[in-house]
Amino acid sequence: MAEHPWQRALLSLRYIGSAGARRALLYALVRDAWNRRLPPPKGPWRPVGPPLAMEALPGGARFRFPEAELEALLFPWGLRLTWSPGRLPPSYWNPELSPIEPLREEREGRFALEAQGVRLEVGPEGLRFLRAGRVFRREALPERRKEAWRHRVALAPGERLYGLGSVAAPLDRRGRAYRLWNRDVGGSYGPEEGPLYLTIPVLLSQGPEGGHLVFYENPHEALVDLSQPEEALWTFMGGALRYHLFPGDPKEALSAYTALVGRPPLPPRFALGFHYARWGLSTEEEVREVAEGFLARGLPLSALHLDIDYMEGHRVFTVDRDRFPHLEELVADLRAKGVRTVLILDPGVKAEKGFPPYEEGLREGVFCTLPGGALLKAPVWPGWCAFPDFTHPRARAWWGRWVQTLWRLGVGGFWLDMNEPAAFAAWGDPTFPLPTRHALEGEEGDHRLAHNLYGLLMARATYEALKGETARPFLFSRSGWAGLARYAWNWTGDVESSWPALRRTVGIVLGLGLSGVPYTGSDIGGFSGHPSSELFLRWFQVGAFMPFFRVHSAITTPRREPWRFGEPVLSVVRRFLELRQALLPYLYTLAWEASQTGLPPVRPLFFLDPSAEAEDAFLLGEALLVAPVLEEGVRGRSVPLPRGPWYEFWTDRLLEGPGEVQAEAPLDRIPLFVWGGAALPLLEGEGLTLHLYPDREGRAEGLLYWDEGEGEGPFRLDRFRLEGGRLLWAEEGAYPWPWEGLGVRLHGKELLGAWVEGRWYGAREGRLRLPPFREARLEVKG
Ligand code: NBV
Repeated sequence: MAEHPWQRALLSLRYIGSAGARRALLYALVRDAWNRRLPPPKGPWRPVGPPLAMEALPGGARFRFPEAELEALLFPWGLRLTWSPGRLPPSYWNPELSPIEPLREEREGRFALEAQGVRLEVGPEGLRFLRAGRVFRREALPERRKEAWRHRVALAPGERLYGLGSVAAPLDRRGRAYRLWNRDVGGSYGPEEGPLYLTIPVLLSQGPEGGHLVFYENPHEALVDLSQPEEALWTFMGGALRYHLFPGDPKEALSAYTALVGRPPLPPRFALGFHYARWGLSTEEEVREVAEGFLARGLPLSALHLDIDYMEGHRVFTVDRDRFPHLEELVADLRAKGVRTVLILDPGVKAEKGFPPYEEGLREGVFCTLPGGALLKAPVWPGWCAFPDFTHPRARAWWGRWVQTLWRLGVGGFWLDMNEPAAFAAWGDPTFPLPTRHALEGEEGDHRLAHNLYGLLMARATYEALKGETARPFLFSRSGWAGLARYAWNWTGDVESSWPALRRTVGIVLGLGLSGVPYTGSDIGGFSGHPSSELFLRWFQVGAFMPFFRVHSAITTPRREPWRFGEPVLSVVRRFLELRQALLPYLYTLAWEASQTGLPPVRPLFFLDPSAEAEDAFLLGEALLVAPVLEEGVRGRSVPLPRGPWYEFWTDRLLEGPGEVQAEAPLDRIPLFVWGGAALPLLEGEGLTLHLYPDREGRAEGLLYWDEGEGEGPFRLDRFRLEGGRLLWAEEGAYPWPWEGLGVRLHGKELLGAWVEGRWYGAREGRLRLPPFREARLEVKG
């Protein structure tokens, strides 16, 4: 565990070596000198004063205060408020729907706007927001300190708050304070850690008075103090105080928010399979050996990731031809075996005379500069580097062209690292000096505004370049901000190999989903350590239900191919890899749903039961409840089941919720439940089998989305419904049914067979295969 600063420093030294450490020392001095020019705003906080006047605007109003102005607009999804002075970031989000015309009221220094049941009241004591007559949010009037803003939001006693991006803290964010400033933790983090790589100013509130989601469209550094029982205190170091409010339950609010900041496109199907990565696979032979290791053992492998080892001297956009002489061939061979190759990219470009990306970047003026025009140079893996200014369209296009050169090697996708942006600094903030200049789409500004946007825009540049090459680019990014899901997946970075860290990663994934980043997962086994067989196994079992299912580890740790752990790990790993394969139709359908609604595949239990608080169990879509084992030596656990009948996946034991149930968890499985009422499509062998888990009334329902797996060709949507013993199948879309007929399994009762168009199909040991049908009449025993 890297708990103390000196331990962390030692760890970093192991990674970056002594030359790296010297550069890191020098850089920290230089950065500090620059940062002294931009001290944080000091002085007293000044209230904006009471509201003085309201002026109508299309869709809302502008309110005048002695020290500020407030623009409030109403939309079909909620409200947008903008306090100025202060500049707005460039608009990186979807153009909003047009505002709706509200009713306006004004009486004795109090004002109100109301439309479609949503009401805003503005008075000298603050703002109140109501929906259907109930107050869902109450704010004090904000205050200013130079260019900084802060405001207080009242919290209700039972209110719970979720979000803020990737956070190593309990899922309900109340009781602590958080800094929103994307940060490379430098090789290892544990279950409690200051800001991580991907912060997002989003809070989803669930309270007795109903819920809402707030998104602050302000990428400046922010402090979110939730340590007080009665109020949340938001402080932004600059910019206009703009926020969007989406009233509603979590599903409603999340889907409205993601409609604004962007929903995830449908990924290529291979991305939902199993990925293997390892920092330190340093030759072609090693890569082949690892791939063969999986394939020869019949372990499904969807993608193999190459870390910085494939580069020449860690220079981005190069391939070390001594160690990877035939990379194209390697990539093609793997692809022929169904394995895609994914390459890591770091934003830093080695500042070295004669290095083509650097020379060209200099000519095109794509790199970040310091005030006065000198190039910003900071040390990272290859040594001193220049950094593309992704807030400039020209820099994005330049970056994109280099990405395309690598794409044309035949690779399947990219892995974006170090884009917080990260630099090696011996102390303090491991990023650019605050005065660093950024184009910000021609609006110009410094790193205080651009910092949290850097990863988002690196992902955008990469995605846009690939969009010209393939219909469904696959990339994942360590850093980002609101809207990342439009371009990239995420992984949770350099988590340590420990049981508490494993437990925390479940919450981190849930929290990211609630912040609008639905595809993420942690390095299975932990990045920076050597997991015991049991820890690896349990981590693998959780990973199999995460959107991004990947093993990864640091170069300083022992190799981690599953077979290195021997038995029983290998057999259990195989079992969960097979289960993941079987779940692919279900996962792919969830991915399609995410593209339509923004809802994450992995969801907290409170999606089903608003009072559920557990963060050591989660839902995968609506049909599955996963209760992983997160402690050493545990062979059983209690599981909080929301309402409904539930079937234990492994045994078909029928359980009633709500309530806690005890479930067995021997090493070869974790508690897994299927919602009674679900029809779950599973790939079995070459065929598709619909597993019916009827509710008390004998009903079950399920959806299946399918297509070629990549590209933009036709798709199909199949809806299955079981009712009164009749199984109905309705199809939509032009993609032909790719399997032979449909297998049917009925859980909870013994299936004898089915009638389809007057013909009898008998089941064998409960297994039934039917030709395509509109209606099948199922016969059960008893
Ligand atoms: O590229 C090396 C690593 C990578 O394996 C890891 O996944 C990233 O999170 N990278 C960080 C750089 C340095 C780690 C100390």
